[in-house]
Amino acid sequence: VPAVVTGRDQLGDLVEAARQGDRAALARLMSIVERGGDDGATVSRLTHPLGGGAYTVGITGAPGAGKSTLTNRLCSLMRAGGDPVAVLAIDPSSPFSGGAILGDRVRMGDQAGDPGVYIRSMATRGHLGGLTLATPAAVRVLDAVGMSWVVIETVGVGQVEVSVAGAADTTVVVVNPGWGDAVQANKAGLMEIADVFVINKADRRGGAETAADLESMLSLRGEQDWTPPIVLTTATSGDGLPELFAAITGHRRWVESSGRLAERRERRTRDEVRSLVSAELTRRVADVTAGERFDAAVASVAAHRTDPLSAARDLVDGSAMMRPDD
Ligand SMILES: Nc1nc2c(ncn2[C@@H]2O[C@H](COP(=O)(O)OP(=O)(O)OP(=O)(O)O)[C@@H](O)[C@H]2O)c(=O)[nH]1
Ligand SMILES: [Mg+2]
Repeated sequence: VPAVVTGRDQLGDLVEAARQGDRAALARLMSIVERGGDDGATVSRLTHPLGGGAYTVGITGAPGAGKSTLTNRLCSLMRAGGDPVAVLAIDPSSPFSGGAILGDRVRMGDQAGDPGVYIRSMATRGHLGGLTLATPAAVRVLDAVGMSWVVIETVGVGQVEVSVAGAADTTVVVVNPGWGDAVQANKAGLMEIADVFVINKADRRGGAETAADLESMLSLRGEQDWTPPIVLTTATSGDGLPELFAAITGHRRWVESSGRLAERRERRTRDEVRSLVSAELTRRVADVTAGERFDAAVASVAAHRTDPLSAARDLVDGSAMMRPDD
């Protein structure tokens, strides 16, 4: 069991080792950002200036849609260009069972021996701010160590998961053939975030109908400057995978050349900083509303020596917590 790492110097050494290709160091950094806290903050501070080169692809859809099998195949295609690839499988439901993690390892077995592929399952239940803050921190680490592609797999079930999946440079929404699957995707908010649609399990009946459903739903959106292509795949056999990869790189070329990539990243940065401001203020509120100073203020209000608003303002103004660190 590795010793607990604290302190900027040791974390700096860890970042340096991970950048030299030390996978154990990378795994430790990922655990640190997963936990959050002060060490997580330090890792983000150290890794953010080193990043900017990674392109992120979100893969989302219903449980069991074939996201991991597709991701495994996509990895091979991304690797063919020689670039290092990371996969971040976000597991919101079962962080401690190990079931999903083991399942993903087995399904991603093709990549097991490739040093250019790094696969990580991340459980984010314990993280303050949850998925929304832990995912960008993890991507920042993978970016800083030189990953060219970062594939983020999330189950598109709740609002948070959908927003995390939609925070990628290219978002792929996976549905399966069958009556109503496209309608379900629409209900879950997946239509809005899709840059590319995949109908996986095209070896089953109903793929063409599902494609028609998707097309008619897309036509209801009105004029848009990007129309998500719809690709049919059979992830288990690899059918349609080159077409899917071409659709992803096609979208990538479009966002890069149209200026949309810069816009998207700016919007994401705005959202992340806003979430952090909110988390920071929540933390400071908790600090100000506990302890002796707070108890004394409450006593003073209770005794009618001070009114509540004046007491609150005194607490805020007099609190070191409300002033930036110097
Ligand atoms: N018939 C068929 N089965 C598939 C296909 N793709 C995946 N599967 C199977 O579907 C099951 C689920 O595949 P996964 O890749 O684990 O799906 P997932 O979306 O990652 O699942 P979760 O991460 O648990 O939500 C596995 O048994 C796969 O072998 C396909 O194209 N055709
Ligand atoms: Mg999976």
